[in-house]
Amino acid sequence: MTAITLVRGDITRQTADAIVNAANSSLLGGGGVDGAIHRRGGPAILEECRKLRASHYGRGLPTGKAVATTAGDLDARWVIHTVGPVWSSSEDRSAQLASCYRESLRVADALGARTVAFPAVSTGIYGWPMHDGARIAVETVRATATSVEEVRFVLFDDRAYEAFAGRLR
Ligand code: AR6
Repeated sequence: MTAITLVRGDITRQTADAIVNAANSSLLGGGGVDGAIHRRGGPAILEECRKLRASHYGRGLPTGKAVATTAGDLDARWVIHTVGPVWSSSEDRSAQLASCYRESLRVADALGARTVAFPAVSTGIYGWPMHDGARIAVETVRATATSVEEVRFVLFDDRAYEAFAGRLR
């Protein structure tokens, strides 16, 4: 059984086997969670991301996929980078957002990670409505078979925390 827990706070301050990054396809950094992870995790993470771009992911990491690197100076063994979809009001991209959670857990399983901290992927710069993002996150984790023992959603503010808490009640 996978326990789903909620924490309000900064994901870069968490202790976990793996911390998930809400990245973009370039894997070369950005704002939001991505910026915070690279800032606090230090240059080792970017160095590995560059190597991934030079090898397996020459065209970038596709939306909905996930890949792991070192966690650098973070209190974790790995960062799992996943690329959420940009919100669209004209096109349903929910399957891609669900895929981020599923693929991240698949990568976590392959690594042997037992605790995984997730941000609310796509709900920041990518504009996904928080309540729907929370629904997809919780439903997908519940529906995914995984050896991960704890999935911890790390929510940046009260609004995000309440949206996730509402889904777990
Ligand atoms: N800890 C936990 N949650 C956070 C943190 C943090 N330190 N910082 C922001 N959030 P976002 P996205 C919340 O924008 O929407 C980057 O430029 C935030 O309030 O980080 O998937 C990438 O390079 C929101 O609820 O990711 C991409 O280009 C959630 O985390 C793009 O942004 C996700 O917000 C990805 O956009």
